[in-house]
Amino acid sequence: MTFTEQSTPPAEDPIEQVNSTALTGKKAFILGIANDQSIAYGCARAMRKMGADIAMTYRNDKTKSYTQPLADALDVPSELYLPCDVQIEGQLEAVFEALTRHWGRLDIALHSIAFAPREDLHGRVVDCSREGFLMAMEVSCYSFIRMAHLAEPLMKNGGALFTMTFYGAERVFEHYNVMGPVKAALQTAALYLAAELGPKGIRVHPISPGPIKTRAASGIGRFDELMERAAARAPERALCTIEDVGLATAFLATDFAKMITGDVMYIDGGYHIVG
Ligand code: 0WD
Repeated sequence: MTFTEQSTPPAEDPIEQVNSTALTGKKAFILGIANDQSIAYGCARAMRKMGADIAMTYRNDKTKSYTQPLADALDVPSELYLPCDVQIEGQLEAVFEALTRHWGRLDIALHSIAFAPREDLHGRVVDCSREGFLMAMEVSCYSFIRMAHLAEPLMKNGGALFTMTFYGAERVFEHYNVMGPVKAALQTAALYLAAELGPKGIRVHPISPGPIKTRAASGIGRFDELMERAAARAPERALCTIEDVGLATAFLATDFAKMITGDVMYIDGGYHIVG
């Protein structure tokens, strides 16, 4: 499969085929829907299809109108469609205040954001600036810890926390650069959160999708080559889609997965075992 083929929507939308109500009544907060290609959108759609109620955010006023149709498609109430740039003091907290007001509880929180300044992302790790490193860590890793901290008191009946990582955390991928160590920190933070929150019935899942053509991915150098290699080498000889990631993530949010926590969940056609 080539880069171009992956961006063609599947003839039959696998999320539309789902016939499960396993998430009915569950309250899910989704952070990181930038457009309809976002991994977070695949996850939100799958969860909604299984019956979950969705809250979501937009990054700023410029992006608000782009994501409004997606919020409508997910039946997000206007009170739970809120601005959230994790670098702006108080915005994530304001979202959790709204969740507390409107739902009074939370079952699922999904973190699907990452950022590193272009110059640092495109340079060697050894040349990374202090500011660039700290910013990448704050947006891509620490914000997940903050999210878990805010979610804990709302997950009164337990719950599931998700974050998106990449295999470049464990092995050197050319051009992944500073995001490698940042994702390694994120994955390890997820393990500690799983251990700390497990006694309260809160599960933590670092999800590791294979390469998918998204806006964030367009910031990684020679991403096309990475995709071609993954498609050729993965045991399943295919690239994953946001629908694949969404469906597997939605499954992990159900009670069927209640004894699974803390594991990195690879959704990559097996690429990580050969890549
Ligand atoms: O191949 C891929 N696309 C993979 C992505 C493979 C494995 C993992 N991932 C990860 C990414 O590293 C990221 O953590 O999945 C997550 C989601 O990425 P995506 O779905 O690939 O990318 P995209 O649709 O661009 O969503 C990322 C969004 C940003 O989009 P824009 O293009 O508007 O920057 O992260 C958000 C933003 O919406 N974001 C922020 N949100 C709040 N506050 C911030 C911030 N400071 N910075 C970025």
